[in-house]
Amino acid sequence: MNLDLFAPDASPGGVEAIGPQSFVLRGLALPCVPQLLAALRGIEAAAPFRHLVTPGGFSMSVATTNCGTLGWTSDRRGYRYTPHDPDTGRAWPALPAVFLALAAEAAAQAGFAGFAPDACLVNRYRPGTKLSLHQDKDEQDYSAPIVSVSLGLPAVFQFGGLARADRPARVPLQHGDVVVWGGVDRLRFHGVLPLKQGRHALLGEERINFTFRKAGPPP
Ligand code: MD6
Ligand code: FE
Repeated sequence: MNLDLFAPDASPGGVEAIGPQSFVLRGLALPCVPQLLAALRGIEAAAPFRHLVTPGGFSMSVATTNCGTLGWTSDRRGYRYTPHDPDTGRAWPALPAVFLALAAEAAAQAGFAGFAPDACLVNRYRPGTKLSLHQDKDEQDYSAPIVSVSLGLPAVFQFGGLARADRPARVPLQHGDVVVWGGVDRLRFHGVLPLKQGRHALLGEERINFTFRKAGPPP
């Protein structure tokens, strides 16, 4: 029996609250997938994916690049946002219009009108890749939400509380789903469980995640 048939909440267009100011917007990105993937090809041509090294000296299993005026990077000296790609010395590629429009629409649907991200972290997962539980704390302005767009292989998003010890909820994410968290939920711990083997019709053995932030100073 396929129990997924009885998961009406996960239908496209559905909105699920996972916190007081946190929502999963099912399938919101589906109409713009072709434009998102076309823009991604341009971004990775200018700023190739790389495996960042954590301050602790470990190479991250997820491969990362960025677009926007600021990009999130990590090395032995710490986590930070930079205006230039440390691998190429060039400015990060600009945020494509379709990215800005999708991020603003998702934020607005979650109650955060006027979201204008300046940073988009792009993560590429392959089967086995995970992202450990963490808080997004490297941004200057916590009043803006985080908007996270999932494409390709499904994943299980962990959404915890404000303390590391709070047991995280497991939120299954599919191609096209968008998660928004902000306000009182802005600093909640979150992560991604190891990706399961699989093949996606458009992206093969990959999951792509776009995470939009307002990283620089408030306006
Ligand atoms: C994701 N990424 O890849 C979510 N946060 O689905 C993150 O939550 C994240 O990759 C802070 C720094 C790097 C990240
Ligand atoms: Fe994060």
